[in-house]
Amino acid sequence: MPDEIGTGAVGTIEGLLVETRRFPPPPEFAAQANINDPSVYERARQDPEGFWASIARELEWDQPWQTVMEWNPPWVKWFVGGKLNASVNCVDRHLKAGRRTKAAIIWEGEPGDERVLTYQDLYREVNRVALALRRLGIEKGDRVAIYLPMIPELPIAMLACARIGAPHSVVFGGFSADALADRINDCQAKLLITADGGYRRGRVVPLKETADRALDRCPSVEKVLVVRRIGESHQVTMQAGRDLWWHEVLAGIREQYCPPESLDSEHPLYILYTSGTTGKPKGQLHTTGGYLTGVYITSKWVFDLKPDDIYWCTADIGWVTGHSYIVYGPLANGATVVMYEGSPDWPDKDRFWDIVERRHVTILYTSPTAIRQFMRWGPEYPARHDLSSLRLLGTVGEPINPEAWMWYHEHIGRGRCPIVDTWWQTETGMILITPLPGLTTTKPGSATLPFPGIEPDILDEAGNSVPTGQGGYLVIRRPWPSISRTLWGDPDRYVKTYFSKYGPSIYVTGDGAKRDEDGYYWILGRVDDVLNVAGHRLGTMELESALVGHPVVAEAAVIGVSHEIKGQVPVAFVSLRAGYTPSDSLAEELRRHVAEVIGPIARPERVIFVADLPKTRSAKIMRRLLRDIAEGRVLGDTTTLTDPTVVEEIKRTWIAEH
Ligand code: 6R9
Repeated sequence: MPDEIGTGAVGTIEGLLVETRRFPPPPEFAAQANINDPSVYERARQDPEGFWASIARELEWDQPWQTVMEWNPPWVKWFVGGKLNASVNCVDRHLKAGRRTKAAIIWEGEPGDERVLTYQDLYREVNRVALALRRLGIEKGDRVAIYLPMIPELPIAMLACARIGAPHSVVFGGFSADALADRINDCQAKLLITADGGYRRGRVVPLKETADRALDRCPSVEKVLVVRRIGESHQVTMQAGRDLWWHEVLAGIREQYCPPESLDSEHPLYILYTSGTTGKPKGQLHTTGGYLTGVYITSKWVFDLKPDDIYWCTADIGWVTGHSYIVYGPLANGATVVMYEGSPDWPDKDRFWDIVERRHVTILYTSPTAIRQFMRWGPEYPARHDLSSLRLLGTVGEPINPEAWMWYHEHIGRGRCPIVDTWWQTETGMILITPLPGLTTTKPGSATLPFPGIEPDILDEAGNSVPTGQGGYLVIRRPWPSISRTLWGDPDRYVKTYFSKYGPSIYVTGDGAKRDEDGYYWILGRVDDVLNVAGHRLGTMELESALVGHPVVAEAAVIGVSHEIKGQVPVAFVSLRAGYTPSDSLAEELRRHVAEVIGPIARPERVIFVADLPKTRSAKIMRRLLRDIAEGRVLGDTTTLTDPTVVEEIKRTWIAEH
C-alpha cells in the first residue's frame, strides 16, 4: 500500500544479506506443471501485447476487442472495444464446460458449520442476488458497498454486482465505523450489503451495529441489505424503509436468471481502498477485461491450478489478495476454493492444519506474518496433522524472511512442496514477481523473477538502472493488463503517487529492491521503511531477517532512530519464541548476531523485547508507529491495527526504559 513517495532521500538502499540455499522444482512437479516451457518468457518479451492477447482469448468475450492496448502515459486501456462479463467468466462458463456439480466454494464457519456450493449453486445464487439488486434500484455504474464477514454471501454479492455492472467496494469486516463511512462516502455507494455479525475467536463481531454508526453520516446510502449470519442470539435493529433482510428480499425473487450486462472491457469492476500511512484512503479502480486476464493466468500458472485441486487462500476477501486469489482468479479457472471465516487459533492453534487435513487442501496461500506466528506457536501444531495432500505453498503480503521460508518449507511443505513467494500490490491487481513452480529454482527470501510480460527495473534517484547487488527503487516499465486505472475521484493523486518520480511511463511501486547475479529480485520493503546509518541506506527487511534467523527470535521490526553522529541508528523491536525470556545478555547477543550476519554498520543500537508487534489487519508490520513511539511523537492513525493495545504496551516498555 504505497503512499506518496518522498523524493528527498538520496543514496541507495544497500543489500547486504547473502542467501545461498537453492531449491529447483521437484522433477515430478515440473513434469505435470501447467507451465513448464521456459520459452514463455522470451515469447512474452518479444511481443508482450500478443502474449497478453493470447491469454485474454482464453476468456469468454461477447465481442472481440479491436486494440489490445492503448497507452497514453500514464493512462492505459486494454482490449479496447471488447465486451464481456466477469460473472459469466467466473460462473456461467463452467456450467457449459461440465463443472455443474463441481464444488466452487467449500466454506467453513469458525464455529464449525459448513456449506459447499457447486458451480450450479453459485450460478443460482449469483443470478438471484443480481435480480434482487436490480429490484432495489441498482443500475449499471452504481456503486455497492459490501461489509461482510467471510461467508459465501460475500463472493456471491461481488459476482452479482459484476453481473449487472455495478462496481463493488468491499470494506474489510474488521474496520471501524469511521473507516467504513469514509469509504462509502468517497465512492458514494447507493447500497450497503452487511450482516448481523460474524464470528472471530468465538465472539460475535457486531457488523450491523458498526454499520449503523457509519450510516449516520452516509447520505448516499438508500438501502441496506442484511445477511443473517448469527440469527436469534444476536438481535439487530432494522431501520424501517432503509434496512431489508437478504433472505426476505430473495424469497420474493421468482425468476432464476438475470441476463448479464455485456460490459466494455474498461468498465469498472470494483473499487478497493488502500489505507496508506498518511492521508485519506486511496480508491484503487480496477476494470473488467484486463483485470480478469491478469488474475486468470497468474492463478493458472503461479498456483498451477488443476481440475482436482483444493485451493485455499487464507486472506480475507476484504483485501486485494482475496479479491484476486479467492474470488476472480480461481473462479475464472473453475477451481474449488476453500473459504474460512475465522481465526487461525480457534478453537486451538492448529485450526489451519486441521482444515488442510480434513479438506485435503492441495495448494495453500498465506502470509509471512501468519507463518511467523505459526513458528512462534511451535511445530507441534502442524505436526499433529496429516498434511500430505499439500503440493504447493505460496506467500504474499510482506518480504518473507529466509528463516520463515525454511520453516514453511520444512514444517508445512515437509520438504516436498515448491514455495511461490509472490510480490504484488493492490495497485497491480495481479502477481507481478514470482516463481513459476514448474520452472523456477527458488531461493529463500526472493520473489525471484518477473511474470512473463512484466518488465520491472530497479532505479537510483537519477533514474539509472542500478548495478547487480545494489538496492534502489522498484519500478515497472510497461503497462500490464490489471494495473489500477486511477484513484476513484482523484486522478491527480494517482499521477502524483505512481507516475511522477520518473515521468508518466514508469510505474513507481514504492518498494525498494535489489537484483542478484541471476537476475532474481529481492524485495527490501517499502522505501519509506529504509534507514540511513552514517550514509548507508539499509532496508529494514535485511536486519529483520538477520534477527529472525536467530533461533530465539519469533518476529522483529527494525526502525531508524535519529542519532547525532550517525544520522540514524537501527533500533530493533523483537518478540521471542515460546520458552525464551528477555535479558540484557540476550539483547547483547542479538546485536552481535546482526553485526556478524550483515556487518558492523547494521548493529542495532538497542534491542527492545516486546510481546507482540503492531500489525495492520492486512498482516503488515506498522513500523511507522514504532518510529512515532521512539521519537516521542503523538501516535498516527491506529484504526487499521489488528490489536491497538499492542502499541500502548510497547509505548509503556519504551518509556520505562528511557
Ligand atoms: C498483495 C498485497 C502491497 C505491498 C507491497 C510490498 C508488500 C506484498 C510481497 C511484498 C515482499 C512479497 N508485499 N507481497 N513484499 N515480498 N511477496 O499485499 O497488496 O496490501 O496493496 O500491499 O506489500 O511492500 O508494496 P497490498
